[in-house]
Amino acid sequence: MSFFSKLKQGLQKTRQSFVGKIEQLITGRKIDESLYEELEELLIISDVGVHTSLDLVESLRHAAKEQKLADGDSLKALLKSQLRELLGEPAPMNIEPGRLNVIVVVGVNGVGKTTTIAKLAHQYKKQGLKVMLAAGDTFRAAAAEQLEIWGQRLAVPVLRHGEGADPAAVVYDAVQSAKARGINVLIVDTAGRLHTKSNLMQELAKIVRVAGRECQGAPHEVLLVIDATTGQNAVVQAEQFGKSVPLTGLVLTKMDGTAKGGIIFAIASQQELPVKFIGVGEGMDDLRDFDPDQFVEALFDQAT
Ligand SMILES: Nc1nc2c(ncn2[C@@H]2O[C@H](COP(=O)(O)OP(=O)(O)O)[C@@H](O)[C@H]2O)c(=O)[nH]1
Ligand SMILES: [Mg+2]
Repeated sequence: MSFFSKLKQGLQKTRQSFVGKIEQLITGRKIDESLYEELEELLIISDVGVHTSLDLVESLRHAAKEQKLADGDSLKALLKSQLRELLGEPAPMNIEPGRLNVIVVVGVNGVGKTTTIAKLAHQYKKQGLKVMLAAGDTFRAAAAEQLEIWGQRLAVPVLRHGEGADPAAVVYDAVQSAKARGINVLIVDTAGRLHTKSNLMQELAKIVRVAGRECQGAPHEVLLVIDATTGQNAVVQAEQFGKSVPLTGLVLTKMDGTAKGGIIFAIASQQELPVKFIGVGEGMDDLRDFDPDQFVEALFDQAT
């Protein structure tokens, strides 16, 4: 299966529900106020976000008037290009082969941090880079074990300390070890219990500080992982983590499991942060570099 078909398959639920419903709504309809209102409602229930939905429909109204559009079908291309615009430009990872690159991965429990780390390790390894993982989630022993299992499967070294250890000490040791081994990409897993607890935020801030002290320019990326199925709460998480650590990008996981993939538009338009990857499945190849053009094409492509 081609890359594009796989992406389409991953976005199937959102495509059918979100775009499918938009098509149902506008096909054969005359453009009038009630159509705009229904469209607005549809965008909101698809998790595009109230604010973004209102803005979107407002500029749609404006453009349709300017272009003297009369029938609903002609709105589709317009809406597609507006949604594309909301997503901004693709933002490549700040990874250079000639140095040690440190990636810190943060996010609340269960969003897919550890799985995403394994997928990233798999990608970078395939590119010929030397990868190492650090178990910065010391809160539960099972977290480090899960990372170790991934490390074994992918043949990638994992640095861990015992349960309850200081995660910043794990990062310190991991950076020293990565330097000694000539590692190119060190990926740090972190705990995710209650993002509202200030001790977690302090812990994450310390991890970032220690990484920066031990390796010039580190962390090169601080990725916030969010679960697409959690809807608007994802936007709140981005705001809260952003206050404590210098986030550089977002990873939106479980896009395959939701019909509310519209959340990506809310996040992209309300956050200054670029979406760098999307997760469309549990397999190692199901993490995709986020390509806004391709994403919108896959979403609107109704051909089977
Ligand atoms: N369907 C699907 N499941 C995912 C995706 N990413 C992660 N998961 C699953 O989400 C669950 C929690 O993942 P985990 O990495 O342990 O989350 P963590 O607590 O943030 O480290 C696991 O069962 C993963 O397989 C994705 O893109 N799609
Ligand atoms: Mg984890």
